[in-house]
Amino acid sequence: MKIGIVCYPTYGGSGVLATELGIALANNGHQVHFITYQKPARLNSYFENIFFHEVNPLKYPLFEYDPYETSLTSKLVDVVRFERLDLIHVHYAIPHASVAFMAKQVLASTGIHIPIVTTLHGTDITLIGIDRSFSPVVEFSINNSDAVTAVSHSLKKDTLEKFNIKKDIHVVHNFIDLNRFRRIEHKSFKNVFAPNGEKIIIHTSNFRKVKRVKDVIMAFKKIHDVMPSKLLMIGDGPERQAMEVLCRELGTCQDTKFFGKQDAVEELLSIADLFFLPSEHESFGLSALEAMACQVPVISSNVGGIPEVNIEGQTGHLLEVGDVEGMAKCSIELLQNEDKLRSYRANALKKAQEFEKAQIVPQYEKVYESIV
Ligand code: GMT
Repeated sequence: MKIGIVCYPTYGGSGVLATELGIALANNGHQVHFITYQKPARLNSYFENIFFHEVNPLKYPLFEYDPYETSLTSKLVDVVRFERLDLIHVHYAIPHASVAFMAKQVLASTGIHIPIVTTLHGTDITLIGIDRSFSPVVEFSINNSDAVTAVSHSLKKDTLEKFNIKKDIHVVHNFIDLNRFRRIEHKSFKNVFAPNGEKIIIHTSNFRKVKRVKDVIMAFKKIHDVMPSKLLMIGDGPERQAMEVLCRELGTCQDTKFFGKQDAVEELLSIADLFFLPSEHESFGLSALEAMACQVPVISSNVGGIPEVNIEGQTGHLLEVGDVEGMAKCSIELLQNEDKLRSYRANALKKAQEFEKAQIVPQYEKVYESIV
């Protein structure tokens, strides 16, 4: 098939997932066209069967806000028409689902039928999708997609509860490439960060408020008070600066390292003992899955789709949102018990194997086949 993929090209979970899906589809013999305003972050080498079409919103002095949606619609119309695409798969409803609907109408007026698949990722429903400034358009464009997928049962449930949805929603979980995300024992690399055998805790995110990065810092302080430990913070975003200041105030900054955005996350995950994900909303938790694939147990909140990935008492622990005390307590217990830690590690890998890309990607292909 010839598949157009629209996504945010950044380090956010929806863009990462969309890019990995595109790569997997190309490996399965499909021709994949990414249509977005920048080359997706994970599309960092040459891939046969993958093409990239950059959207350049026209600048004009009259526009206070560049009409990105109109430029994206026009680009979609152009690519579908001239590359003869079979379908468009949009990731993250806002604004991609309504843009795809518009492109479909424009193409229909020229006699071209293009089916649309919309994948809901999380905050496009749970956080900003329900805001009145978006909700009528989100609901309309979901109902007018040819197929809709959600990344967890929890997100499907939320969508059905919050909107008047007439379409069937297929649950297709996030997936992982276990060839890339695997634990690579690298003692000398670990020694760089933990020269005296300190325990290593890691967090990766886009440092938005919804991730509750402050809980990571506060829980680490409590752990750090009782055992030698290091905190590795990967990613960047609006909360980063404030978190660096907080570490200085708490006196943990010597043992906390902010790396910013990283491509080879798996190398850092491979030296970690625990992964923290205390989010307020999390429709799946791709970052937790990546950690688990590298045999890192997860200490997380118990919201959204996280319990579909992180299993209490087996692959990690799940706590109420904001329970910093609980996060610290169960982390200390686990870090002090080598046998338990070893068994959680093995369980984490076993659970991650359920989300191997070879199991999940065919589920998307099945959805495509049903509408093309
Ligand atoms: O918050 C992020 O990490 C980015 C966000 C997005 O939509 O770009 O991620 C969402 O999609 C991921 C891939 O499907 C999910 O694994 C994340 O759980 C989800 N984030 C939230 O729901 C907050």
